[in-house]
Amino acid sequence: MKRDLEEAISVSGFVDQKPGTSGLRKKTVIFQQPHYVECFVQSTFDSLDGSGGLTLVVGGDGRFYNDVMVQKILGVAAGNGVKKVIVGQNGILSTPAVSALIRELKADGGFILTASHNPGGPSNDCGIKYNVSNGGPAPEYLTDRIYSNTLKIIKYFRVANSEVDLSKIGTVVKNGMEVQVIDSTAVYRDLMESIFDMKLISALIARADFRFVYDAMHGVAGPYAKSIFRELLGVPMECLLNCDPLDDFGGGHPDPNLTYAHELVEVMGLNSKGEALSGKESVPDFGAAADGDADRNMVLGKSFFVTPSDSLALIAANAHCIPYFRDAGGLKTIARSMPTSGAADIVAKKLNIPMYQVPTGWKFFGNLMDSSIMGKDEKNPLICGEESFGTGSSHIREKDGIWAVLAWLSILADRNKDPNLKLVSVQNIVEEHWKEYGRNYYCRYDYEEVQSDLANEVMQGLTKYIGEFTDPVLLAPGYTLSECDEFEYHDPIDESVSSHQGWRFIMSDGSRFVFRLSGTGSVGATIRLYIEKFEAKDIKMTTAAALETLVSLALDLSNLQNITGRNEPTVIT
Ligand code: G16
Repeated sequence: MKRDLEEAISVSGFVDQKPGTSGLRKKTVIFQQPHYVECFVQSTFDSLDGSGGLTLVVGGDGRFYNDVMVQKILGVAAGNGVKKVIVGQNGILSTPAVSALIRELKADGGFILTASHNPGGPSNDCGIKYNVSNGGPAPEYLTDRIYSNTLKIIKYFRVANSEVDLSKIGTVVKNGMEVQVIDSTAVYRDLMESIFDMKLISALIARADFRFVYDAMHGVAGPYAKSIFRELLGVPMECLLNCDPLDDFGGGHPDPNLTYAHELVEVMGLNSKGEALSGKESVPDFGAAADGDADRNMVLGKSFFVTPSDSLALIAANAHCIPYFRDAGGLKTIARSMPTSGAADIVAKKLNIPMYQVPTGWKFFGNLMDSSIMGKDEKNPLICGEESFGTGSSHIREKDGIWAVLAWLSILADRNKDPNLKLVSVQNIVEEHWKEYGRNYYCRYDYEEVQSDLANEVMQGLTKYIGEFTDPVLLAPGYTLSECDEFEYHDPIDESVSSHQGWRFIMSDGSRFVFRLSGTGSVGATIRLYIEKFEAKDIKMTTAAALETLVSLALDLSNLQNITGRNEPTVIT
């Protein structure tokens, strides 16, 4: 159903609109090309089973050009007969909030405008992705269809003059389409209140010997942090760093890791390798950071870094501290992406619940959450996570940075109920976990902006090695390579197959290294190298010492340094 006022604009389309790991991410100047956004949006509508009468949610992380993109989407939505669009005030919505809104308001889907953790501004990145009616990212069959339509598109439909003043909360009907501008935080905050025991967490925050610092990195997490951490839980304003969203993230790189979240990392008494800084006084007890669109999180204790893989395992092992899981009779399933460490697997084994391993990409968790494995029951909860600083649960269908912080605050609050006892720290809790379950030493090396042909050469070498591999081979004393393959995922629900999801090299003791090409960069190629080694007893080593041999084996076997000329990774997490 198209509207009477619509105009059809003839276009020749673009050849570079293939969605990556999480939607389309490109330099802003690419998005600024005439018709670029409209073509992608029209191709998305053309991929759905009819767009007439749809209700959609639209919002983004507030980066440069978001405001223009929202208005363009409104025009194309009106041209395609969309019934209603729900927009966050000033076009602002975090990625988890969009997912929550789609579910809560029973919308048919939504557009999220973000390039996540990539820097923003006129010379940096923009992004757009479509989420479906379960609140999660479009599955692969749909992104494939969208891409194929972007290659075929010859016209798009729009209604001119569909712009709406997004600063005013309320509803307007324009050109037959309803546009409702809503408070960006209210629905999400209500959801968090329904999941966590805010009273218990407030008691922890009120303790004189506990200090929590949160860094929103000038991304969209700021308003949510103010609404939940400040207004609901009483965290002092001076403990909320960089909580004013800026369209260029203040010139920073809004990626919550040890390198890019350096301000918080230093406040928490750490260097960029996660080592304790000496002589640092008055370090807070708990620190956390978000990325641009607020779906990622990094968790730090006093001079102590918690790896995302450990964070997943810890939250899962302590899910009983969170009413959402407790009231449902406990955690029912855990899932992780393949490169994420196996720490959570050990928890699942102990809890005697199923554990799933999916490819990198949050979209792969959605089917598990919606399926009959989960009993199609909201109260049949799953926790999932990724090494890329993403953790979440079946409360929505995106990873959720603020949720992860509230989960940690719940664990800390539960362990510190008695204000007369000495504070049990993040480090105490993690080390107790390692004592009980063993420790998965883990780190990731990122080689960013590598020339694409050189990155491909590295990967071709790995493919060749795997193809010729027959019998176990001793690579170094104590390290026998017993298995290597390219990870292939067979979705247990829709039986779809996703191939080429990472090159795995697994030793006879289970330690491993994995190579992947990132699907979220916007310049050249990013090679990721993931390294993991499990120790049941020896839990006090430094990560660097524990993984040293595996790192050099991976670099030798791949010939990465020779081929790319890179002696050091850009980032180690
Ligand atoms: C996205 C995906 C995640 C993925 C991450 C890194 O996160 O949603 O599932 O782990 O990218 O992907 P890659 O290794 O391909 O760069 P985000 O926060 O960027 O939306």
